[in-house]
Amino acid sequence: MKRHMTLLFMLLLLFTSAACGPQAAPTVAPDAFQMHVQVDPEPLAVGDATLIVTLQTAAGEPVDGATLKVHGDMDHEGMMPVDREVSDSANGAYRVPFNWSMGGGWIVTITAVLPDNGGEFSQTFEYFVDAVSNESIINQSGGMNMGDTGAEMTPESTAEAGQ
Ligand SMILES: [Cu+2]
Repeated sequence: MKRHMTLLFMLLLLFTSAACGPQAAPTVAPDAFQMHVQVDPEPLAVGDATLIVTLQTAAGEPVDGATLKVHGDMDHEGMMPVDREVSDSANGAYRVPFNWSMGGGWIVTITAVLPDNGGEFSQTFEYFVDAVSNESIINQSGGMNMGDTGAEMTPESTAEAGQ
């Protein structure tokens, strides 16, 4: 898995520069609705996660009663996609149980099928998921506290590794 991390990262850079932004289907005016996604937990790591998708009208009114179809693909061949469908919501927020099955670049397409035959639209979101499981002990410390030494990627386990 680690071997293609560098390649994935380069691909991700390409994707983020070339394919950022919403892609709306023709059935609904592209600016009639807005979709936002929050991921829990953060930072993203291999394992279970919840996508909290907020659906609103352009004016900011919450939209309940839609069906969300979530399709998660990795940015390389040979992976099973992760598909979910959710209709339950509260105040326009849909909680979608998800699973980052592998670290690397993910392309998540969310299609909202609007209530009352109101059409549908899709939006694509890109993520980079850390290869370390969010249940691993090295993720428990937060992982972002390297500011005080200024050192980057200093192996803390050097002494142990030299046995
Ligand atoms: Cu993969």
